[in-house]
Amino acid sequence: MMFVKFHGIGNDFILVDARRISRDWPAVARSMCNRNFGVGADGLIIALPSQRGHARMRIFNPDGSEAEMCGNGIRCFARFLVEDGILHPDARRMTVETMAGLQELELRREGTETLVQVNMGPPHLRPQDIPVDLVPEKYDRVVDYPLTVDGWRLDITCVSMGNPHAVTFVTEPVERFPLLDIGPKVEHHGLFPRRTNFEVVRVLDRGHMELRVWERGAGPTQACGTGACASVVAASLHGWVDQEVEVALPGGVLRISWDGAGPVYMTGPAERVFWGEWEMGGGAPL
Ligand code: ZDR
Repeated sequence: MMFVKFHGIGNDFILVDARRISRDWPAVARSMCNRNFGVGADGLIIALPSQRGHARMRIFNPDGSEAEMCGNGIRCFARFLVEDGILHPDARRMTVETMAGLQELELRREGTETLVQVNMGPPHLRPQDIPVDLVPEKYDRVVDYPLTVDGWRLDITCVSMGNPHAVTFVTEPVERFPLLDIGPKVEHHGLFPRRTNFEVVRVLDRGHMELRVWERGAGPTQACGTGACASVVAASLHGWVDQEVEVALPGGVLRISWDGAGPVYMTGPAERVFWGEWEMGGGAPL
């Protein structure tokens, strides 16, 4: 099975044209994403035909779970569609169907770089839409909800960008936060019926923030596109940022724009790394 490896600021993905093949994708994701026994990636993304858009994207985490949406992955998906013969090589605008709805993308040349802008749609803030297990009658939004994990009190703000995110704000550099201890406990906390991605964010000024992420089903990664969007929305709900924000993640920078009501726009790079052929049945014992 042919695959192409991409990354979006270090958040890396294996992409497969699955229009004519069918596999046990959760199992394939577990073996291919393994960094010792497989190719190694933060997710497996497959391209399928779509009735509503140019293509349909499905994304599987390294643990085999399926995510509704993937911000860095969808930028890689756009380049995969035009560079690997699924769309016309001159295509610059496209619509991609995901579990989180239809997303509009545009490929742009800026200097020597190809950037992808994605209309990520509006954020979802009601607890039942994220989902967060809080009674909707009492909470119309989850802002600074006190969560205790391991004796740590975290104030979390929850946002869905199609997939669930819990954001906590810190005043110290984010690298000091014990993400490897706390991340998995937040991901699996009983408050989140579909688990959650977890972002630790420091707002630097009204146009800049730094962020580290613990991803649902993947653990600590270099970057998270939906997480950057969710974090800008969360900071905006607090009134701490303007409409345009540069988000610095361990793997690079994303530009996020939100006017406080409409869709969130994300702009960033997507880079092709290599292609290969996966021998089915290879990789780790499942
Ligand atoms: C965070 C993510 N890499 C992105 O760039 O948006 C998405 C991957 C999916 C995530 N692990 C989830 O929601 O389960």
